[in-house]
Amino acid sequence: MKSALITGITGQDGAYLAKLLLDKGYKVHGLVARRSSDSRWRLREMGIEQDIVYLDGDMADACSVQRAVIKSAPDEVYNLAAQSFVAASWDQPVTTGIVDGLGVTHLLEAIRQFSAQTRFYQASTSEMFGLIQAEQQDEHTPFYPRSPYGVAKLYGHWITVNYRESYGLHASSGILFNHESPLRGIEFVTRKVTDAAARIKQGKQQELRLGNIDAKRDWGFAGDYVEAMWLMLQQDTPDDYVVATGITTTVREMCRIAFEHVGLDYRDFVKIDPAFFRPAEVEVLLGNSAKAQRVLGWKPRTDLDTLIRMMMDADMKRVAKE
Ligand code: NAP
Ligand code: G4F
Repeated sequence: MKSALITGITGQDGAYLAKLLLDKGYKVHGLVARRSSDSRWRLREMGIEQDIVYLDGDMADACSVQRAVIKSAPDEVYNLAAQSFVAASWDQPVTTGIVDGLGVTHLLEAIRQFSAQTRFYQASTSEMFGLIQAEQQDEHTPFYPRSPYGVAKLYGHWITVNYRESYGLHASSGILFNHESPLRGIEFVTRKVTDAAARIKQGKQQELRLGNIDAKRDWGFAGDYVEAMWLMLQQDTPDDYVVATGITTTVREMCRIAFEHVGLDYRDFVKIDPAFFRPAEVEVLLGNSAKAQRVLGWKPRTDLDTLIRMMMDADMKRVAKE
């Protein structure tokens, strides 16, 4: 039985990845930070809460990260833990830098010292492209991060490359574009919209306040994207891969799809609120995942309409029960 350690197991991707690995017969360990409220709800929703070995730890605490690596004796480590909300990274730039940046070194160093055969996945991001330097971004596109989050993630990305080149670790980095699901945090725009559309439809909310709805994102389904993570660690040679759908859509159009699904016109409810604009915006992201498709045999299987419908259906049911 293979052993895996997932940091960020209580997050959206952590839940989908844990399910995938359990289904493949892995023993799954999860590094979990101490929280005063319940953080395992996604794992419960997936029906896998009892199937995981939980290890206490925090990415900011090198000792706890090291202990988790030693205790889990992992064949594969997936580093998904992060302060992942871009907007919050301007309010907490230092925490974001420590967790999303230095935290990666804590983990790589623990692997190098105690478990050098372990294969490592780093959750890198299209936010590193930021102010895009090419119309469609791939593994060769220069980076230009636009937020403390993007900057911290760029450190995490390069330290992963550096440990691969310095020590020969099997360390790969997935440069993933936005991916969503019914388990997406409510602060991210897709869930904020589907939750609001469900509430408005059921008379529990009157309007939806958003920021820059002309921003464009390349949105895929989280369930598809965790397969790419796993595939990267099954390759003989570690490498970096862009994972994306190759289609970019405005937030405005995403709103139209969501509201239309419940028979509403978003223009009657969406209000633009300067409070949700960012100090520096990533206006457009559009990925080219040709390398992942060619080398890993991966491809996106869920289009945006299907994804939004899935999220709307889940939110309509959840809001009705409240
Ligand atoms: P998410 O839902 O926000 O999950 C983040 C996870 O990190 C949670 O389990 C959280 O724990 C954990 N975490 C936060 N701070 C921690 C700390 N100091 N120590 C230990 N754990 C900590 O994020 P996601 O959408 O699943 O994304 C997974 C990873 O992929 C992240 O690294 C993100 O930056 C990256 N990424 C995401 C996307 C996307 O579109 N989803 C795209 C590219 C890259 P709590 O539950 O206790 O807060
Ligand atoms: O949903 P978002 O908050 O996601 P964002 O900033 O693209 O970041 C997500 O994807 C990254 C990959 O590219 C990940 F690395 C990161 O961890 C995270 O998962 O915002 C999407 C767009 C932005 O342009 C934002 O300005 O939607 C725009 N937007 C407009 N109004 C809004 C809102 N975003 C949020 N969250 N809330 C609004 O009211």
